Amino acid sequence: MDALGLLRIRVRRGINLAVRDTCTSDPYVVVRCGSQKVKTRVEKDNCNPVWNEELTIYIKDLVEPIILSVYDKDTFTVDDSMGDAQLDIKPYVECLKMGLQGLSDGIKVERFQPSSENCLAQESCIGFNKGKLTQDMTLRLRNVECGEVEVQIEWLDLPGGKGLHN
Ligand SMILES: [Ca+2]
Repeated sequence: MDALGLLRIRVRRGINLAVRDTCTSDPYVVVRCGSQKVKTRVEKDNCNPVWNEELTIYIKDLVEPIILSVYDKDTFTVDDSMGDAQLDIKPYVECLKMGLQGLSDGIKVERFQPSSENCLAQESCIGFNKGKLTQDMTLRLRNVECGEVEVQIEWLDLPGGKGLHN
């Protein structure tokens, strides 16, 4: 296994997602990275769905883009797009490499503001959560009229993996 590690993406919820059926949508989230593709379940008839689902992908290098997309499930036609966003994990990985440990839950290590350079809808924080370094992000979806998705990312070292430190 030549992966650096695993990234766990907790897909929490969607906010004000686009309407693709008559007056609502049946949204699900797909995360792609290289040839990997993982997805959440479909939440029927809900533009503010709560998925609270964990998706896990291998990270082979830090330059491969991680793209999160939302689709409306349709029964008889191709699923409609409801926007996408790029998940930038570089600032989080830089924080991990600092090797911070043993800080109390709730301590914020870094904060990032939304800008034209990222897909953030509001301030995003890296902090400790049950002893693990995590980053909470509210992603503003692109290529769509509206919608945001809340996620949390967490790095998992892989036994026998290359890790981040070499
Ligand atoms: Ca539908």
